[in-house]
Amino acid sequence: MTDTYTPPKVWEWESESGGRFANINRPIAGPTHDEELKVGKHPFQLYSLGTPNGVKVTIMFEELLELGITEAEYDAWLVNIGEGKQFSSGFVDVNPNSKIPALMDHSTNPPTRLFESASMLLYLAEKFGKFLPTDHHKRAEAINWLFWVQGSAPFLGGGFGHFYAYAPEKWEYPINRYAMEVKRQMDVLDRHLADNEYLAGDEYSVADMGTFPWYGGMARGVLYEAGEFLQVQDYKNVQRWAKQLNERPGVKRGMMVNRPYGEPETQLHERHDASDFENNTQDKRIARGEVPAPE
Ligand SMILES: N[C@@H](CCC(=O)N[C@@H](CS)C(=O)NCC(=O)O)C(=O)O
Repeated sequence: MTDTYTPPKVWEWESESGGRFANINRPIAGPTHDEELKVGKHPFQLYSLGTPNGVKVTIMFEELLELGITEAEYDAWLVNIGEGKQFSSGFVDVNPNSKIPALMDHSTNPPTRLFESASMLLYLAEKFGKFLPTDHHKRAEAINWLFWVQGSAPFLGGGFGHFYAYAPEKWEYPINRYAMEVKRQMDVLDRHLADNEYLAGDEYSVADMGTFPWYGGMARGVLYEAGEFLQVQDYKNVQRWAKQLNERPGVKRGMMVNRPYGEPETQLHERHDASDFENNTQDKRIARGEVPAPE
């Protein structure tokens, strides 16, 4: 690959394009293999991974459970996208777009399939009458910001994150282009959060849950190790908002679910019961032999 490239008349799939995730990228949809999804005991079955898109939904479930809504109990199954599990026949039946998260609601007859994280947030908010303001203007504002994050985050993840952290080489043009856009987006949020406690105003909503994993992660410097590069400490209002959300027990738990990386105490590979979090302490993991005892 070179810096200058003249596109041929017809694009062709060059399967060895390089970069992290190159092995799972392909130009066709549909399943690659037959494999059914597992179904646990709870009304909701989530098939996901603890990426920013995945944890939007586990935060929502944990926030609903935090309110005592037991009908929101869920099983969260780990989908390893690096191994191509999003292309199984069972997964594609739930999400024809082959991306985590995918969700089934078995409390309806027939069960309801959900794909797209924001669709799940809205579905759950409407089903349980929580985290979506009922006031006309606040509700519109919550939906504005939820759509904003769905439209904006691909520039952060697929644009900036890809070229800054995952591409086979560092190219100045795309890194500049997306660094500029991500800083502009951070400033959009920063100006709005100067006059608003939460994205929809004074009510915590699905808009915050959808936005926090991406832009809160960026503000906390945990995404792509790009905190210094993008000088994220300058976005003071985003910093305040991210800190505030990060303190919420539902957010803390949601961020752990389906997370197979990071510090051991931040990981909960699958979640099938509320007690799974308690059993995740370092002491108990050492006792089960999952991690070595300190010297
Ligand atoms: N717009 C989608 C994006 C989902 C998405 O991009 N998921 C990524 C992980 S964060 C994925 O599953 N990638 C696997 C692949 O592209 O094959 C949503 O919000 O649900």
